[in-house]
Amino acid sequence: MPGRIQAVLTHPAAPTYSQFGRDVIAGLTARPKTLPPKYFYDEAGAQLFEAITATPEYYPTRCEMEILRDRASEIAQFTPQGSALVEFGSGSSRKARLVLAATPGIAAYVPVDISSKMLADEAQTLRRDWPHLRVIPVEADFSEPFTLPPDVAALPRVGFFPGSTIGNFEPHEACAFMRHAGRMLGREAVLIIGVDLIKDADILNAVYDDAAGITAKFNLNLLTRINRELGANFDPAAFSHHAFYNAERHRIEMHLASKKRQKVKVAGRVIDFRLGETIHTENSYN
Ligand code: AVI
Repeated sequence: MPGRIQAVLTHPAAPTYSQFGRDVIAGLTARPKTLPPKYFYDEAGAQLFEAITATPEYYPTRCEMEILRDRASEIAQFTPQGSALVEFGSGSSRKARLVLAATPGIAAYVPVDISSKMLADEAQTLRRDWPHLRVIPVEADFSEPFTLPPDVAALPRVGFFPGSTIGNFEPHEACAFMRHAGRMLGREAVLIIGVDLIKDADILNAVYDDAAGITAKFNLNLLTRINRELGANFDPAAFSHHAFYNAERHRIEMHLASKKRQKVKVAGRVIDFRLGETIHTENSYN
């Protein structure tokens, strides 16, 4: 436009955030505040979870290992010769090792996990221990549809989802998971799934608030991860771990409770916390 001075408004480029950043902002600006439990499993979180399974209170891992040991030969009967074992949320793969040991007919093992470091380390150890087994790790968030590696496309599939991890999904998410796992594994597939049963509230409250405080560290580590990856300024000491059984909804709830009124900067936003306000970080349904 001749003769006129034009004002050019320049905006600093809006920062773009990862899926993690978007989920954290969405969760912390929701009411009540919430964060998806899948984000517990950075490198430190994956190790803290392994430490939880060794606490005297955390019975699910010990019980399931015992069941898998006792029933390994029955499980082997359901496993077709030359099949691929696909584990959702493989972690340390120690339960899969029991199935693999009892089922020599398994040709390939596909551990699927969101924690890249543990996945790579375990794949290396498994290849050393089972030189004839094809170990094909997949780094993925198994709560979303993903594709299986082409190497196992022609093999019969056995899905493996132990640990009552399905209990960390909301019921509608569990249904979505079953649908996409079913589609991915195919018509004739087998799915081995471990689900915990309802227990006394006192037992469950102790399981999710162990005396050594490892579950508390696991819960609080989420704030440390947000600080590191999203440049936030959470003071983890200003939050406390809360876990309790919600009998009406058949679930253990984990929360992080603010010890005071405070403001926290997260990914360019300021998040206000009231004294006692919580971030709901996990449900474990049984
Ligand atoms: C992985 N998942 C089944 C565990 C559970 O028991 O819900 C995660 C966990 N949270 C606290 N302790 C363990």
